[in-house]
Amino acid sequence: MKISLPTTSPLTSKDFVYGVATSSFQIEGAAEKREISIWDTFCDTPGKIVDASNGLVACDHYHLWEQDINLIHDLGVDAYRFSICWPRIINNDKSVNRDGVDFYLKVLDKLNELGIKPFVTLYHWDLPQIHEDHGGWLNRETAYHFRDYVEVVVREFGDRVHSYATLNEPFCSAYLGYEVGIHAPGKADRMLGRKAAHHLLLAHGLAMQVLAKESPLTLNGIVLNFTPCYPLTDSPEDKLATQKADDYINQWYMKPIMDGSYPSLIEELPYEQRPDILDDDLAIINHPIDFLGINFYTRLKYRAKAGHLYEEIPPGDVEKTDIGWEVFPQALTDLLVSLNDTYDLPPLYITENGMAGDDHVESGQVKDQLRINYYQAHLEALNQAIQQGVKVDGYFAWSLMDNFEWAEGYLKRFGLVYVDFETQERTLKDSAHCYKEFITQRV
Ligand code: GCO
Repeated sequence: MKISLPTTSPLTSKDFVYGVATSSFQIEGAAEKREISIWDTFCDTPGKIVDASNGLVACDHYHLWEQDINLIHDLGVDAYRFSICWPRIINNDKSVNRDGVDFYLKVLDKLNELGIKPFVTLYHWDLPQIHEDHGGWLNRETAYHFRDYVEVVVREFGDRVHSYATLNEPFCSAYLGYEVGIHAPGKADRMLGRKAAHHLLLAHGLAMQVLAKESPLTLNGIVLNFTPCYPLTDSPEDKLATQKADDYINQWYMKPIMDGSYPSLIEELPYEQRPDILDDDLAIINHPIDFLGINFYTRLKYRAKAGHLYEEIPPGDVEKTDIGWEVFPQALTDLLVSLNDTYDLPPLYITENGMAGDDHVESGQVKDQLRINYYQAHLEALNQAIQQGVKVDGYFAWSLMDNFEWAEGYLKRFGLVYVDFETQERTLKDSAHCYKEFITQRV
């Protein structure tokens, strides 16, 4: 099966931006040429990464970048979303790492030469360990260090960049990293998640100030992940619990940016769980954005539970991907329509969407029909949202290639391109061929 949509759909127009996405720690390797990040430390902690792997080599993209960009070009995409590794730009003594800057300049120049729009993410979770040693995102100062780093990046990269996203998925950094501990830096304390989130949001706002001033012509914004919440039953109790879950995991990051306030749920949290909010913080966080990036993979169900805000229900006997996430494309339509109803939105980009598959190379081919189906169904769901009036300007497949999937190590494959991590050989999966065919047939 192919990927196809009716020619009447705006998604079949050449004006709609299609891309592929990656992030620094997940693909670059060449760890010896940068400072240590919290993910290096986390990988070195026994029991944190399922296959006990790390990011020291990853896809060796630091050395294979030219080949990889040619591959991106071969796919026929308009844009490439990737992230800058903060500890590859700023040394621990605060000097600028010229080698690191030059690496990204080569990447940017090559992308521009090939007519591929660079969508740069400034923070995709690889916080310099030196900042974590001083409290990481629990320390307000980290937000100011981030601003200083962004100033350097913008000064060095100039007009080579098409779009800057300040943060990727602050939910993951704050909640997974400081509240439940399954991501770096691995702190698991209900008292910490909201505090870390607030400093991440502050970092976003401070970076937006820099971008608006120093780089007004780029498309500047943020990338948030959303996992739409559905009640297990229609009971008022389950619906209320679901509302709270949505506020806690999704709107907590969206509402301060769009409206300058936290969800009212904050009033229900014990004082020790609330962030320390200084006078101007919410005004800084509420800085206008040129675009909002949305990462979407799955949905979750909830019900009420005495003594808790909500209870999450693991997906039952439903279609799931190799990482155990339910396939439920309708949630993408529901999400976009509901965000559009709730907020005064800037243009949207789907900055990540894709699935983990149990992929194998057989006679030079990777038959990943399930992934083709996944992309087909989600592009249809996106089309539905656009038909219902939501303005979406682009879509990025996660990911260009198989890579280091965080706590899952190299065991979960999200790529359009298969990577043999022993030989670093890349093989286009069937989904890559279909994505390419779909994109290149646009008019
Ligand atoms: C995220 C990250 C990616 C992941 C992808 C699959 O959304 O968690 O941006 O780095 O690899 O989402 O889990």
